[in-house]
Amino acid sequence: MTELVCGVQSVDLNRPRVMGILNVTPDSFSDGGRFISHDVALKRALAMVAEGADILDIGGESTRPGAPAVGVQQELDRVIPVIQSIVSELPVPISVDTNKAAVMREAVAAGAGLINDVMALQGEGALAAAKELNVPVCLMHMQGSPRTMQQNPQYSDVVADVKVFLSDRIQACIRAGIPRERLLLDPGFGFGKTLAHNLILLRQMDQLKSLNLPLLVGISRKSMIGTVLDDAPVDQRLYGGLACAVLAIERGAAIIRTHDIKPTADVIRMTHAVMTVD
Ligand code: 7PM
Repeated sequence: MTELVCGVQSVDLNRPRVMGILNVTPDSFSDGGRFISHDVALKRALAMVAEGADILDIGGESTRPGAPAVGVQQELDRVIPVIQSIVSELPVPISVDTNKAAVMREAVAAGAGLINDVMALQGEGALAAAKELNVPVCLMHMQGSPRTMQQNPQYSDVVADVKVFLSDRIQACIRAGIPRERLLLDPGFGFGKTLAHNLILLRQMDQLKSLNLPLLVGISRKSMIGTVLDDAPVDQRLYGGLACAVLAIERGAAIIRTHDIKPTADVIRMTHAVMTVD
């Protein structure tokens, strides 16, 4: 029995769940910047929940390789009004994709129930903010920073290195007073990894299960799919992403973070049915 308590809402993790991506960045690579208006964002959120999203992930800072950093105020302006409008309309937990302590605070005050931090709470004040806010936190692995991470990623053993990093961050959280029960882990596909690193990490992802925390996986539309499929553009990566979702679920993923809700929800239900039949 694993119940993820996200403030007033909660998510039953006894079967894999869908985290729907709602980008509010004007330059978001796979939405073409269509989700800047709050009204449009709310309509998209409603549609995602109707299609089967269990959690909505809202991010205002583009973490694409080479992306410029976004200021705190700009990120707040993008994210907070969207969280406020969705919270009042929808009964699903909202995750905020941020590495800034100030954004974590304002987002949770506005109703967010989960912190999704690609910097695994290594930013200034992030550990303290997450402790005080009392919501679950997803700790993601990244090598380097978004600006430089794809320049020359290197590992002695990518799975072992990711595992050591995540284990160290779990310890840092516990030392800071964040209970284990509030943590999720993410290997960080595409964040400071070559194609081979990403593929090995997916194949061996079951090795992260021994950390004994729910695993979140985000591969949706990423370049590892495009590269394998002869440089398929972002809008041609759905089936490749679904293959990765099946493999991730079979290896123990608890949450699949995706742009493509209905296809991913079906894949989860089908894979889970096969895995759990008596
Ligand atoms: C441009 C390039 C925009 C890449 C957005 C991205 C993850 C995440 C992202 C992930 C967790 C994307 C990424 N990826 N959070 N945030 N795990 N926990 O493809 O893999 O969405 S941003």
